Amino acid sequence: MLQQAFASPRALAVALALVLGTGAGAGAALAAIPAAPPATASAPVVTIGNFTFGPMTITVPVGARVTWVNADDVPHTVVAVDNSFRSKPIDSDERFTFTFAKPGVYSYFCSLHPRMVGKVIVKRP
Ligand SMILES: [Cu+2]
Repeated sequence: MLQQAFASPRALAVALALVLGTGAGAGAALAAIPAAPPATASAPVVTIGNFTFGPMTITVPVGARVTWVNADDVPHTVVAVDNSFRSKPIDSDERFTFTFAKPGVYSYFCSLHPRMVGKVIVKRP
């Protein structure tokens, strides 16, 4: 009984050290995994095709980088009604990016084809 008591605490200590060591290692590994970046939420894309902005209206959080990609065979532009942003003519397969730093509703159009309209709604997260 006494001899077992001597042997047992030591074995227990070794086992505890192993478990604690492994536990700490696993914790560190978990902490090292970065949180998934909200890439799709903060970097939305509007595709310009068939003389249409798609989607015509998008809602994004403040700070989002919105990219317009021209999938048409003719150039288009992206011009804010309030003039807060204005692209140069975007050729086929080229893109224009604007970062929305302030909340608001941004209506825009294509200055080459003014019937092409779209809207970016910027909200606080
Ligand atoms: Cu256009």
